[in-house]
Amino acid sequence: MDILEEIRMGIIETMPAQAKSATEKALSMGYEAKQILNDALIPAMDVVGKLFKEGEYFVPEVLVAAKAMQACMDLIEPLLIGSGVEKLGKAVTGTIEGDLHDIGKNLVGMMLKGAGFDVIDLGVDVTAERFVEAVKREKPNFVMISALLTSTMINMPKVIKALEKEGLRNKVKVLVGGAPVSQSYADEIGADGYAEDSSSAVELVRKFIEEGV
Ligand code: B12
Repeated sequence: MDILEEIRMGIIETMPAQAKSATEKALSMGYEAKQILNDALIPAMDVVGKLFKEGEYFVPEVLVAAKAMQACMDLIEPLLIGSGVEKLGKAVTGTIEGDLHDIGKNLVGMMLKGAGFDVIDLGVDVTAERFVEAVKREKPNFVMISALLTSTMINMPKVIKALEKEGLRNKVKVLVGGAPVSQSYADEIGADGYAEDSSSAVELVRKFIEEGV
């Protein structure tokens, strides 16, 4: 079996140890971290998502698959990030209140670090108050909010309102993302931007930096 297929199978068939050792093997064979991410990890998680949707998988399987994906991401993260990259800016990341999905948010953070940004990760289930505290404390250029549930994305505007209330709204760009989020939703809630995946998220923050944010 092709080594990338072995990684995919390790995630899809919920075998973190197999996924991890196949990732180690792929790296030692000279596969690039980005290729492992784009051709094995992300497509595997898509399959897991489909199986969940079809009722083939339940939360426990998805959780183990997510663990397998995270174990592989931990291995490739240092390679994606590199070293000695000049800092371009700072981003605060977090998954919105009520939401525990963190794979997408972690990927966005990882790619941002790789592109030379300082990333302060607030974790999951982050309330508007905690985002505001972090903006006061860290003075970031960007607040990057992730939501994976239609029932939690509605908490995103709370962050924007709380920043407005504290007089901080014009100090940061608020970017939103996650599977149920769209450009039109971002516009509707008054966010500054939306990106559908981690590479577009990096392009977007770069564009803002070039424009002098
Ligand atoms: C893994 C997973 C879980 C895991 C999460 C583990 C973890 N550590 O994250 C567990 C098992 C815990 C879980 C639980 C639940 N889940 Co779930 N889960 C998923 C699954 C299969 C994959 C999500 C994922 O990681 N995708 C891979 C990443 C890489 O993609 P991503 O998150 O979209 O991120 C990319 C982009 O969106 C973007 N992005 C993400 N964030 C941001 C932020 C910014 C600022 C920007 C610019 C871009 C950006 O860049 C990322 C990288 O390219 C999805 C199905 C799916 N296809 O999405 C369901 C899904 C999201 N879950 C769902 C549900 C219903 C649940 C539960 C309610 C199930 C239950 N009955 O308990 C709970 C909710 C728990 C909670 N309170 O959060 C539904 C949501 C339906 C809806 N419309 O609301 C989905 C869509 C499955 C489905 N089809 O029914 N889940």
